[in-house]
Amino acid sequence: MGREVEAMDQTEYIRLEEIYGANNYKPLDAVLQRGEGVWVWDVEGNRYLDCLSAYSAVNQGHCHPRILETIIEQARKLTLTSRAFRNDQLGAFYRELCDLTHSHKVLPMNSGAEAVETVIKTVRKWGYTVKGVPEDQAEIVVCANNFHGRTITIVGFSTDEGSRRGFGPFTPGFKIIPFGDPSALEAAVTPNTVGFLVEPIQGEAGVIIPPEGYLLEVKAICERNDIVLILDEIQTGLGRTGKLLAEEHDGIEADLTLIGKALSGGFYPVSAVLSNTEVLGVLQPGEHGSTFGGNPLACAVARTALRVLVEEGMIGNAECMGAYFLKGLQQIRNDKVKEVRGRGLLIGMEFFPEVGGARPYCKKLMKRGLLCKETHDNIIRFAPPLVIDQETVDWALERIEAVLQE
Ligand code: IF1
Repeated sequence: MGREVEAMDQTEYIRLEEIYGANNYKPLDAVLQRGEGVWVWDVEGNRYLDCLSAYSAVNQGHCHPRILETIIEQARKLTLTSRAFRNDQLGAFYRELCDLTHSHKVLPMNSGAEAVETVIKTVRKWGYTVKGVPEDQAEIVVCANNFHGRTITIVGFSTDEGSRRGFGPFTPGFKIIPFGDPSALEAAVTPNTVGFLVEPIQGEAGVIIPPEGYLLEVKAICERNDIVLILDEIQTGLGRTGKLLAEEHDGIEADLTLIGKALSGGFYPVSAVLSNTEVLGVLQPGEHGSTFGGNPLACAVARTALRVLVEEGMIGNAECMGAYFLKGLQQIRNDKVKEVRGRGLLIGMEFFPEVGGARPYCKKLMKRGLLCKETHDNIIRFAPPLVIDQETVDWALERIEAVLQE
């Protein structure tokens, strides 16, 4: 059976997915088999530069050798204990993560959406027990065009019809305001507001960078009104924007920060809620948890993934290669491109609507060996692993320019 699968050609793999899989994705037809650093190879041996990095989960590059070694070594020893017992990786993971991010406490989960759900529960409970909000009246403010995940509660406060249509009824208690406008937050606040949940840069919305000083103002509003500031850094965190956390660009520290994706370097789903205040302290035994959250395999992998990010200079590389890549893209003379914007290695290229969508360009780039993904019809995101070098950025720029000139 295994051998039979190995002998298949590309169309066979695709056919199997189409026949047996749910139809909730529309991937480009590169059937990937192997990855190393910034490169991936398909089943026919074609090589591609990965410009998506699994939505920033493989910031450290594909199959990073040190993380690989850790996962194998730890898997031989112990994988899962559940939180009914302690394990020898959890405390060290907590301490290293707190030291790195200047946090006080950590709550480990698996997926990003679970981390988001965790903070929603936490700030509600904080609102009732600390702030004194009347029972069941807590409000959380979120932003239009947010992306925080796929659960019912989270899609309930999405403004993207494609994400929420057909899935109601939804969880009440959320208020939606425009992104990037501090006065909108000020206006939305009531005595029952417990939290403001926001992405430092809106990724899925198309790499939307808020006005200078936005987070700083938002932080001040939250402080004045006794509101927990929650930053979703699941995509922007862990080096992607050229800082460990994107909040550093504004010189602030959120009360709660969510990280995921690259926390494992793409080896394993690991997410975490980082707490800078006593907010996490409101959760009591039995009120929240997860079978896999904080398991020894996840902790060991995350410890190495974090160490690699820092020790191998990936964050600084993201800053400098990001600036170089952005400048290169902006210098491509072209009448199709409306704007190129970005921070670090999170870059969005927006086409004019008349161009008729970015997806055909993703397909053309794929033929030339670049894997990219469109977002919101008209935008291509360029977000390669943070280990990319200048020669490879030049290689990418040449091909992007050629496709745009076609
Ligand atoms: C998919 C998008 C990216 C996220 C932020 C929470 C989560 C995500 C800021 C949830 C996840 C992923 C999910 C993935 C596509 C991808 C994505 F295009 F959908 F929006 F990255 F841009 N907060 N984003 O970006 O994390 O539960 O998935 O671990 O296919 O849905 P998760």
